[in-house]
Amino acid sequence: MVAIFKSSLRERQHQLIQQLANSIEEQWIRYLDLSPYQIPDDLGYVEGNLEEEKLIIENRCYQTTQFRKLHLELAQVGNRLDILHCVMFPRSNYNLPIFGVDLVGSPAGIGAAIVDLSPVNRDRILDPIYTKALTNLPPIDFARPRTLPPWGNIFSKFCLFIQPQNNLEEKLFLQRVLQYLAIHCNTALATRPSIMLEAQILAGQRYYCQQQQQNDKTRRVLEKSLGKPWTDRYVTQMLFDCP
Ligand code: BLA
Repeated sequence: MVAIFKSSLRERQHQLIQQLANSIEEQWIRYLDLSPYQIPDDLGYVEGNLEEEKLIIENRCYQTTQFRKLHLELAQVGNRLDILHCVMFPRSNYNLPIFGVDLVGSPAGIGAAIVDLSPVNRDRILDPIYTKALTNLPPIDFARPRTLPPWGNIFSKFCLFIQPQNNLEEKLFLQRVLQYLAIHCNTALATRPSIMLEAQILAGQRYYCQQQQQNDKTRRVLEKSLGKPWTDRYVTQMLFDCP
């Protein structure tokens, strides 16, 4: 059991980001047995303002029997951008997909909302347990779906990438993320470890990280406030590190 501390940044962020951050942590606590995770010393709370605008990053990480790292990151750039980033990295002896969420909001609203359960096995196809559960969710028609960039070949066919158009769509997105998360936690709890597939799983997770590291939009935001060397280190050691 770990203590969950109140976050000061969270209360200043876009409402959907606050709600999603709170709900993700609630589900983690409800389903999983969380232990502390040692964040590299200077990467837990980060501030940077190389180019005028101030960047603040708050990281929370946990680990469990099934997951090497549960990572929830909240970030704010000046009063221009609010970001939620969440990734659940399974341990290499658990044949589980990677749950990932990214929300990017501005005063004008949420511009990008993405959630996926991304397969990392050799064929990069989700296990039938997931396919069945995800297919059974009631379909939702979002008005503005967005197109994935080329590095997004890591995502499953259930990847949801949209720009929510109103409060209702924001609420529906939030619900969908929590449904994906519940399916994932339940499946993870019912999964046994297996060392047979470890090499494959590690290779799959490495590929996932390599592809995510190619997201120039994330790098650009970080580089402006933190500089390039620091950003390289942050992206490869905090956001998408791989054992
Ligand atoms: C897009 N990510 C973005 C964008 C920004 C960030 C500014 C562009 C928004 C837009 O096109 O409207 C920025 N995201 C960040 C920053 C952090 C972050 C600075 O997480 C962290 C400090 N990204 C992820 C995860 C996924 C992801 C886990 O971190 C998916 C599971 C996806 N973000 C993702 C995708 C895009 C994006 C697919 C769109 C990229 C594009 O259109 O080229």
